[in-house]
Amino acid sequence: MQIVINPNRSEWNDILMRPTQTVDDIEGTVNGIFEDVSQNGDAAIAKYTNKFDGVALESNIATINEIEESLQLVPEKLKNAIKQAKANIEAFHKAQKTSKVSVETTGGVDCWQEKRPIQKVGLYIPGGTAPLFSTVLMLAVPAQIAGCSDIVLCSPPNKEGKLAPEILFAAQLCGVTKIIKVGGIQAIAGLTFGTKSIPKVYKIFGPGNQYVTVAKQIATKYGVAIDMPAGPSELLVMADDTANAAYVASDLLSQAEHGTDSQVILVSTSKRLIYDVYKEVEKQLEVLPRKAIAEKAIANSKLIYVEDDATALEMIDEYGPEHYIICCKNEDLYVDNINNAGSVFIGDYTPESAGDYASGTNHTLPTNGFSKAYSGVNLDSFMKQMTFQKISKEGLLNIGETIELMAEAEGLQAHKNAVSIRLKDLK
Ligand code: HSO
Ligand code: ZN
Repeated sequence: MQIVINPNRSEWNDILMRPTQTVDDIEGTVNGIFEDVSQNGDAAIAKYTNKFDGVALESNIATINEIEESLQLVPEKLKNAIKQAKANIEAFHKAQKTSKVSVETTGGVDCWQEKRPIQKVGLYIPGGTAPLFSTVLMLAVPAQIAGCSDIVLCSPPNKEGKLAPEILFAAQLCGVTKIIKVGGIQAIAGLTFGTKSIPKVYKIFGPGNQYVTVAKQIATKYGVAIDMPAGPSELLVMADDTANAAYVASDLLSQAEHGTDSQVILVSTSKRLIYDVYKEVEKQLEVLPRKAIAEKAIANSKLIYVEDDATALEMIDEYGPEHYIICCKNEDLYVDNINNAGSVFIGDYTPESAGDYASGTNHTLPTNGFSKAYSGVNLDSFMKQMTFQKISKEGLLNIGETIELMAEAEGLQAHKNAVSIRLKDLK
């Protein structure tokens, strides 16, 4: 973990650089699999599931029996925890509903805007040794509230051809309409083109490894929308002299254990705190089961001392963290003056883990500086805004000439005619 004291403005770029990803060589593989799936459908899907997940499935659709069986495997206490988290996520995302916006812009000219659900959505949930079933809640709950009619979940099967029981439990709890045992590039290709077993969807959500990330980008070339460009997870903590070094270290490590390419940063106006956090990280890291992973992420991470609040704020905004924790006496200053962050956690008792699981906010957030332009997943991510208008005879009389003049000036006679033909009848 690198300690940086008072870096020059010219060094910020280097210090705040994200771990780089090698995208170029993956694109060829992704294109090949997309081509194969678009032409050979489920046969191609089965081939890649066999190749990458090491299992030959009779069918890749999770059956009712399979779902019911797995429900027995989730301990009652965990089920209740998942239900509480779901209730909070539901409450927060339901509150994001907005009413229709309606304006009579000119007499007789009524314009309004209404939201409609994206009918078919695909949710990708990565597999691996510890599948993150909390992401099922973060995606399926808002999808259901939005009113999406097809909520298709894809996740890679294990060697026994099964999905984690917690994923199946969360999926059935949150109204997923179809669960498919398929992962990686082939899952994204399946959702893009549709196969006999995988429905084609309009928008794909969810995290994934580099292959899935590139596959989602390629999906957009075929007209499928995606939630956001994804990258390794990151956290920036802003802490002053009043912060608790052990708490701060625990937060940094919570994000570091996600992956070797995770990035965690501490910005502080206190040198003492920086050294205390450094020691605490070393201590807490020692006993973590995922030490090997967290250690690598920590090696990429920085503890940065800056002299004053203004410099700290400028640096945080420049970085645009996915998660931003504020442990400072003057927390309002650090809340009000930040423009770029995916999700903000305020005070000593608001660890990032709360938002990762159960407070109610969404944990699917923009990484890699995309918080400068992108929002995290929210209810609107599952909806489109549609506009409507209705113009009365009086309304057309009121704006007709304006339209005619503008159409003529643009040299678009047919546009003008569409108004003139009506005005002639009305005058
Ligand atoms: N921090 C992760 C989300 C997560 N954490 C899932 C635990 N489970 C990315 O924002
Ligand atoms: Zn997390």
